[in-house]
Amino acid sequence: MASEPTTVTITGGGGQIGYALMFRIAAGDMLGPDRPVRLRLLEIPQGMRAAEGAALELQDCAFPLLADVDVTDDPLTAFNGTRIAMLVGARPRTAGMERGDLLAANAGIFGPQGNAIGAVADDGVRVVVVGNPANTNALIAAASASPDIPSERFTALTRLDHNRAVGQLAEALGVAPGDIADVVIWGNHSATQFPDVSHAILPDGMPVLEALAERLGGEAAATAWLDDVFIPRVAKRGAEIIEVRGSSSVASAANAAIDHVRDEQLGTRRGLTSAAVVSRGEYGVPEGLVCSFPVTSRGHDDGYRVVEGLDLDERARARVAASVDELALERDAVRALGVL
Ligand code: NAX
Repeated sequence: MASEPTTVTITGGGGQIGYALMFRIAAGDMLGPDRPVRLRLLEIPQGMRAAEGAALELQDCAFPLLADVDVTDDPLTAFNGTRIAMLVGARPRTAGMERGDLLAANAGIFGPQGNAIGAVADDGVRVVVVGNPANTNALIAAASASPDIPSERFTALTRLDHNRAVGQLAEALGVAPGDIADVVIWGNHSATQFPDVSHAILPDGMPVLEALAERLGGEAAATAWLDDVFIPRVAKRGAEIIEVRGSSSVASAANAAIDHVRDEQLGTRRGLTSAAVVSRGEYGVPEGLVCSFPVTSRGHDDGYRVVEGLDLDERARARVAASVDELALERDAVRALGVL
C-alpha cells in the first residue's frame, strides 16, 4: 500500500447509513484511490451484531485500500487516533417525544463522544455530524471536545439538502446536475433551512434565476415556483422519501456524507458548496452556532471556509434569520439542560 492508512470512524456502524457508507469509503470513493483506510465502527451493544456482520462483508469484498476494520462499543477505542469521524448514530425521535427530550437524549450521546474525541483522536481530526438534530449535535460534540480539538474541526451535514436542491433545479431546467454551480443551503438541517439559488449559475455563466424565468414564463413565475414548489420540496424531501420509499433516505445521505468529507479533504472542485460550520459571526449569524453556509475548501487539511460577501436580498435575509433563530433556540434548550 502506498501510505499509512487513514483512520476513519463511523458511529452507528450497524445502522442503515453506516452500512451504505462503509463500502464506498473502503472502495476509495471518499479519500481517493491512493489513500488506504482503517475503519472503526462504533455501536451500542444492541447494534454490535449488525456492525460485526457488515465487517464480515467488508472482508469479503477484499478491497485493496482497506487495511483493517474494528467494531467496538467503546468510544475511546473507536476514536483512538482517528483522522475522520463520521457521527451517524443518534437517538431518533419516538412517538410522544418533545423536542427538549430529543435534544437531551442526543446530548447524552454527542457529549461523551465529543469528550472521547478530545481525549484520544488525532490532533488533526475532522468531524462531520450526520445524526439528527445534526447542527446542534455538532455544537455539543465540539463543546465537549474543547479545548483539545478546535471547534472549527466540527461540521454538520447539509450536503444532502444541497444535492437535493441541485437535483430539483436540474430537473426544472432540463440540464445535468453537474451544470449547476453555487447553490447555497443556509441555516439548520431542518424544515426551516433556506435553499438559495440567487447566486447559482450555469456553465456559460447564465444565472439560474434567469434560466428559470425563461423556462417558466417570466420572473414572477420563477419566483412563485421557487417559493411554492422548490423551497418546500427541498426542505421536506426527507419526508417525501419516507412516504414513497417506506423508509428514510439512506444511500443519498451516505453519498452526501462522502461528498462532504471528500470536498473538505481534497478541495471543492467547481464553485462553492454547503456545509454547516461553526459561525465566526459571518452574515450576522451569532458566533458559535453550527450553521449551514456557502463554503469552499482548498484541501490539504485546510477545512471548509465560509465564503463571505454574497448579497442577500430582504426576502433571503428573513429566511436565513428564521432558520438561525431556530438554531439559537436549540442551543438555548441545550444550555438549559446544563450541557454547554
Ligand atoms: P439507523 O437507526 O438505521 O442507524 C443508527 C445506528 O446508530 C443504530 O445501529 C444504533 O444502534 C446506532 N447508535 C445509536 N446510538 C449510538 C451511540 N451512542 N453510539 C454508536 N452508535 C449508536 O439510522 P440511519 O438511517 O442510519 O440514520 C442515522 C441518523 O442520520 C439519524 O439520526 C437520521 O435522522 C440522520 N440523518 C441525517 C441526515 C442529514 O442530512 N444530516 C439525512 C439522513 C438521516 O435522516
